[in-house]
Amino acid sequence: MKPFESVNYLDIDNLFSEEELMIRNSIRQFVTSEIMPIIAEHFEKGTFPKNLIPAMGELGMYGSTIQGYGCAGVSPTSYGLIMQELERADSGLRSFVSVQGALCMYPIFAFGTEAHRQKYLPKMATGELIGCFGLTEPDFGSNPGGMVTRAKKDGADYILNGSKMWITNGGFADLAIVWAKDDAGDIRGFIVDRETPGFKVVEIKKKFSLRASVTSELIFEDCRVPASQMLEVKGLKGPFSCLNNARFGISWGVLGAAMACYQEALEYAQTRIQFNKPIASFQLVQAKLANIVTEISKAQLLALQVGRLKDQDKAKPHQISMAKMNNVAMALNTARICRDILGASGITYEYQCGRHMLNLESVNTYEGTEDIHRLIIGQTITGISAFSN
Ligand code: TGC
Ligand code: FAD
Repeated sequence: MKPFESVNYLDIDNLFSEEELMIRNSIRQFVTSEIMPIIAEHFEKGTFPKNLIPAMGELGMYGSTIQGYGCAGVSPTSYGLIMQELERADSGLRSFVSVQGALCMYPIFAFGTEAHRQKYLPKMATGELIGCFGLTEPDFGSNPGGMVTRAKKDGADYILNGSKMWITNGGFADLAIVWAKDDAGDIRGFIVDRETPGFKVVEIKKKFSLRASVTSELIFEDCRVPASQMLEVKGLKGPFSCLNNARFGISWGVLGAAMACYQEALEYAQTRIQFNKPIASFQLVQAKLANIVTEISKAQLLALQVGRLKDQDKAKPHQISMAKMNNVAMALNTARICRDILGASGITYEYQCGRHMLNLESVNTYEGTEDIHRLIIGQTITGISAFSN
């Protein structure tokens, strides 16, 4: 297999600054030397490569758009490129970094006190402390506003009761950002330290997707959290503001997964002989590859435009929804077609397409399913919410 090269069919590299390309290339090198050799085995065993956590911190991957507190302070587009390179290896690695930065460090930075920022952010930037984000519940996924987890005020504390489902990093996180309804029924966010009595974690096993990522249920039984651990934000806009950043990162990340599949399928098609010819010489195979490179190129432009808007702090949530919806669906479709081009070889761990394909099924579901994003776009263009009664 040749060294990884991102798709540059429309000369998109010309649209990046030197600094952006430098960041992209340094992450690419790390992914090639440290992640690619081990990732298939982790996926097969169902383990997360924890040994990589400090090195990824040294490269500034955690909370990379935050200024100060030991974070890299790079632009959203640079962050997007970091996600692209990571997900080229595996969606589980990108998930880990998304959750740590966009879903845990960002709310502490945006809605925490200065004391919270000082206590948590520098150690999260190095990976000494790991976070997870609890919004989804067993009975409330696409509709988190219906959550039943409660935070009952009791003197100087809140008492949490309820559970959160499908939580990335849950199994080994040192802290959780937990969203719960207070006595007034308002959604509030809490930073809950792992050792808090009444906080239990159960790992979800037997997954066929995101196997190199730890997914867990968080259970809160009379879990007493000091009121000082509550974030300064009220309502769904708290968790949704975090999701805007994570969904943006996903729209870039999946480009990497799609590019990895495309490169693998192209090389395979050029060397696999059937009917005395490379399969790349058959028109139907060429059509598949031509469609894939076209779809990846369109998705790159979409991610880049939303990135440039975000660089200017102008990206709107429904624009991010369009990028997440389109690019994940594109990557999933690409992975499926590439897996087909590889024939039987495509179902083994020797090749990446099958692993990416399985991972992308989760990515299509989490952070808002493809149809939820379609309906968010529908609401902005029709003025009618499909969600309200
Ligand atoms: P709705 O009435 O539309 O809004 C309620 C309040 O929230 C505000 N808001 C936003 N604020 C900031 N950014 C956004 N994107 C926002 N979207 C909505 C809105 O303005 C309103 O504010 P206010 O002040 O008026 O109260 O809410 P709804 O209950 O009708 O829900 C709409 C819907 C379905 C679009 C939403 O619930 C949704 O997006 N559902 C999908 C759920 C989801 O994405 N869950 C993700 C869980 S975390 C995860 O998956 C992590 S995976 C990590 C990994 O491993 O990488
Ligand atoms: P449901 O909401 O039950 O949806 C099922 C189906 O119904 C979907 O096809 C959906 O599109 C459709 N549907 C629902 N409502 C509508 C509607 N109004 N109109 C049309 N169709 C609709 N959550 C966290 O909080 N933190 C995490 O770290 C986290 N990590 C995750 C990691 C993995 C590997 C996975 C798979 C999930 C993770 N999630 C996490 C949960 C994820 O966000 C939810 O799975 C997602 O929001 C969908 O919720 P659900 O699975 O309950 O599906």
